Amino acid sequence: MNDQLALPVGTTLDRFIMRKQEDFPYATGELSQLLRDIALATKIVNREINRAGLLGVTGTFGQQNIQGEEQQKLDVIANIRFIRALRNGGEVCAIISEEEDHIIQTGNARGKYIVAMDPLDGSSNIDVNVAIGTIFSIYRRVSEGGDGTLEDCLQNGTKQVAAGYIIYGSSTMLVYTTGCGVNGFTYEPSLGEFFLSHPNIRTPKKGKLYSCNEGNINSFPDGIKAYISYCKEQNYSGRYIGSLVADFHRNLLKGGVYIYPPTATSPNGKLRLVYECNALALIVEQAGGKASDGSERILDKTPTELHQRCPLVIGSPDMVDKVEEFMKAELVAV
Ligand code: P6P
Repeated sequence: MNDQLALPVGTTLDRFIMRKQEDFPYATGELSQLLRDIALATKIVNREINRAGLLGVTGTFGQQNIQGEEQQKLDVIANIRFIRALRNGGEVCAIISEEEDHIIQTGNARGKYIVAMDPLDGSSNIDVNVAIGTIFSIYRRVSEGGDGTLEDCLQNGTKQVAAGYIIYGSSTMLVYTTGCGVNGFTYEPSLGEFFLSHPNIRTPKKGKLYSCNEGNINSFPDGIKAYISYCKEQNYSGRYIGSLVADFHRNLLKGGVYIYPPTATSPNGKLRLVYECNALALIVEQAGGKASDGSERILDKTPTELHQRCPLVIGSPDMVDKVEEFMKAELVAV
């Protein structure tokens, strides 16, 4: 990576994308344009979220998504906005979305990229004004042209060319990586611009925060139960917002670990490999952290279904290692 191109805080996202494209001599600008398309959709969704209470678009939409989860009105709005921006941008041939049963074909037959996204994660928190987020992964298609294929969409996480999330919180931030570190941009709505606010994010090797829903502890694997007891012995703090992007973002910056293990209601974990775990795993590894399912590296898992779930342990590397240590000890004890 060309360090003298280290751009100052306050650089706009547009300028950052353009200057970083220069790091890739053969770049032809499509990925840069795709990142701009995502940023555009983010600005629109951000406005909808901020006005939701006034526009009466909080609450449920009256339908369920493929996961059997009540679709919130803003889930549907965000899904439509991102799909429209990606379709109109022309760079994406197909989209996988948490809100859609099947692969969405954009009609961009020559589009080189696939986007996998959770357009609005944690949306049940909207009505109580808790931070929510968008998660996305970008892959280069493996098929030659035309509609995106299942093979295009079920690629191993190491094939991601970019990944990011947006957190709609006290401020709206876009955090992403193209494989050369992680950078965070804060949105200034009065100017309609994202500005570089968190250059080259590195996550602490360890922290004192652990995030999990302890209401499920009775059905956690013994190794996870043992790790949570260890956290209490170490006087760590439990911090669980119930919004993955918000919990992940705090732990990324301050150090900590987020755990969604197998439970009685979600025997394979609750979170989705293709459009939640893979993106956050790439980001955390690029920031010096780790992500596993409790034993296997998330990015080494090859998806077999669009909406498959997997357990997630993600955050500071020493803490993820510790969880895996307790999980291994459980296997030995059995
Ligand atoms: P639980 C939101 O529905 C979500 O997908 C994540 O954002 C969040 O971390 C998790 O589920 C919360 O799940 O079972 O603890 O309510």
